[in-house]
Amino acid sequence: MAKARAPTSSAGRVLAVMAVVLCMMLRSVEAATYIVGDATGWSNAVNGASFYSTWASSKTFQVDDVLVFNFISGKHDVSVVSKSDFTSCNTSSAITFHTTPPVNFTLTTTGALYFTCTHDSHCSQGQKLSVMVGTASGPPGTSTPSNSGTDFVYASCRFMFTSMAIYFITMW
Ligand SMILES: [Cu+2]
Repeated sequence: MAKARAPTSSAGRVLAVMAVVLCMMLRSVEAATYIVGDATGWSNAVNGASFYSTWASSKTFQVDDVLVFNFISGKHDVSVVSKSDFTSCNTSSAITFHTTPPVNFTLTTTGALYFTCTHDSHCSQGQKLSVMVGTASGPPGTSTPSNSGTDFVYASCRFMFTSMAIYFITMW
């Protein structure tokens, strides 16, 4: 019985290492990339401000996710503004300002972020986007069924690590 255990144990170690590597790979690809407006891109031709809020409402944004703003150079820009400037479409006091498409904006902090275009009246025509950035463990106080795929991966990894911990405690 003791003899039969040794090969099982080393095979278990190999499997465990593979599981750790797999989980690390999954973690490294966890950050998502979102094309703002999908095929529409970043545009003022969106029939009102609800277009980008509708687009954002179906998504759960997390730190390290990337927003990609696709637009024609010189026709639009991406301006990060305060909440009040977002609401009033005041485009003259940008926090950060990006003009070269595609603008890849990495979400580095949790909380609300506000984007507008400063061209003409594009903001009031609907070219404005607000996102709420949560943490990887989920934004506080909200349940996000759309993220259940990612949650399943985390749950699987947690289960694997727990199983391995129990395995090593009993076998090693
Ligand atoms: Cu614009």
